[in-house]
Amino acid sequence: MKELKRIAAIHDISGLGKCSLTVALPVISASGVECSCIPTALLSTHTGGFTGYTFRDLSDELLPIAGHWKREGIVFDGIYSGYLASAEQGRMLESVIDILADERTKIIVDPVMADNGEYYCNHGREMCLAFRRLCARADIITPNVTEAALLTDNEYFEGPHDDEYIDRLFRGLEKYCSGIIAITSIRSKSGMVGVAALNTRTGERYVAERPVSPGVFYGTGDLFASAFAALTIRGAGLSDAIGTALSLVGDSIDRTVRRGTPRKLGVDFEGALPNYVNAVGRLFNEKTQ
Ligand code: PXL
Repeated sequence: MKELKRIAAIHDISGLGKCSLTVALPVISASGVECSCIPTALLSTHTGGFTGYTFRDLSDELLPIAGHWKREGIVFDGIYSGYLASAEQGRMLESVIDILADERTKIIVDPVMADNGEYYCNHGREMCLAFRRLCARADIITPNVTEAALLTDNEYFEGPHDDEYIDRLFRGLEKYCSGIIAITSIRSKSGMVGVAALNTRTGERYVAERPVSPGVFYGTGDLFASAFAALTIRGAGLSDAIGTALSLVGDSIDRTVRRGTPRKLGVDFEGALPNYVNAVGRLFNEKTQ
């Protein structure tokens, strides 16, 4: 059997609310990729839809954990970062990449800082500048439209996003990232939502959309980026990786709506995982992982 690919996932743990590491771990594992974790912060819940959440910055742990893994001689196929405790932590993450990455390691940066036109609590311009630096190290970035607009100094609007606007975001992001850019929450037609992607090295483009469900779904960006990162690390092409990751997000949203799960608790991806695992198996032509 072939060696498992291995990703280091560098995100917070929000204990409740199904985002960041509580999504990245199961989804990366279900994608048939080993997931090692460096938690950036420990929170009782995510910061959207809850008040009074606890927050502990784990910056002091980042470099010691990376140093230990390095001494153990562990090699990573991917380093995939998401929510950071602070802009300063962005600098530490650059050092973590220096320590852990070798020439085969793909860097995936999800510049988690904003959605629906607004920065998340505790995040602002400093975080945006930190993510510009990190995107310059990345082979793959997965901003949502709000984050893409902030990173490129473009205005945000809900949509519909025409080709000219999407091109403007791509052109702006290309200044920071010379790899794959996948912009999520794109609404190119009314009633639809999806992902527009560009491989800046080959010029390949791909757009996938699904019918929009009204309202906010926490953690769906993490769900998409985790699946997309893992499938790409395994060697899936752009359209397969996006299509398969977007189906997982769509199924999870549909289940959440059907069950009436309170939105702040995140999306019900659990029941969508069996189909996702089968789709991954078909993609890589495998009976077992
Ligand atoms: O899903 C992104 C995310 C990750 N981590 C924390 C968050 C959010 C979005 O609100 O608050 C702590």
